[in-house]
Amino acid sequence: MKKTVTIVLAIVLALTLIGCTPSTGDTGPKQLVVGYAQLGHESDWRVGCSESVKAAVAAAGWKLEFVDADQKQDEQIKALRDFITMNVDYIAFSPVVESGWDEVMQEIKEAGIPVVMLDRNIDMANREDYFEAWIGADFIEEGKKAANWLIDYMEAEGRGNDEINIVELQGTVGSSPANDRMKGFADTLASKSNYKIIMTQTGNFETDLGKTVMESFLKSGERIDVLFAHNDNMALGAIQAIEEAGLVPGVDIIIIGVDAIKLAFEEIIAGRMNVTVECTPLLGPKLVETIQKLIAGQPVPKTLNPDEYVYDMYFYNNAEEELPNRVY
Ligand code: GZL
Repeated sequence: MKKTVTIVLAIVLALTLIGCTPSTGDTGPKQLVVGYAQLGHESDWRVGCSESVKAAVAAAGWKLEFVDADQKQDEQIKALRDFITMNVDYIAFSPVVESGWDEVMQEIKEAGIPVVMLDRNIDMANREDYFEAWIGADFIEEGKKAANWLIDYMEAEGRGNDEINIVELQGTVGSSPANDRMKGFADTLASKSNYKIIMTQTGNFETDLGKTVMESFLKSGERIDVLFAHNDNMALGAIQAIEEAGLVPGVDIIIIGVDAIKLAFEEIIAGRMNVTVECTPLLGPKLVETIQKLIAGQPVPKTLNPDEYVYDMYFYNNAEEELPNRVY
């Protein structure tokens, strides 16, 4: 009998040493793993989004596999395939551009890993069959808000019938926020023949590139009355270029941004920028809430647009009081 016990103990010890925990020695519930294929770190908004997801997943007690693809689509595709290999429990995904994901989304679907789209969206046939939910802003609406603010502002300033020359700093070419903000803005102004978008070019959502492109706009010799920047970081770069050209930003050129980052509030309060249309990056809690519902077998909406506002020191006059509450 004693010999048998010795042999069993030896087997258990051997199995433990090679990592095969005996069924009687469970190590407790497996920690849920979320793979997040983040597109990059190009703006204050993006950094805020990454920090929000990291904090929310940690607070939920889950493990986050985080990849920053530095705005390279092939790096994002590699990250998504790595998540399949790792067999993560859920995938969160902010696609750098709308197209080129069909193959890898099919692979994820075949692997049976649920996907939650964050921030940006993909453009593919029957896309909603490939993810559980998309949590992000209505970018077309953001473009409309920017255009309607401009129309109201020009009316209020007695310039509603003037020839209004607009330049536009686009976000990343092919991304859903750039495509849709451009559409919402242009469609809203389409009925206003005196509003003309005279130059439009990408600044890739980056401050430095926004400055460089604005410098080229200013050197064109065209009169510029308004800048519409698809994000605040490019507006900040443009403000530098406008000042270096000897013009007064916010006065000589009306400056409209999107995102509502802290630095934009400071520029608006200083009078160097006129308005920012909010697009919140604080998507982490909604991601966790959505995954928790999926775990519980509860229904989740296919689309979840966060509440978003507009901040200025003109109509809403809310930028100064809101600044202390800004976290990104
Ligand atoms: C919008 C997001 C955009 C921000 C930019 O949801 O994808 O990308 O507006 C960011 O600041 O770079």
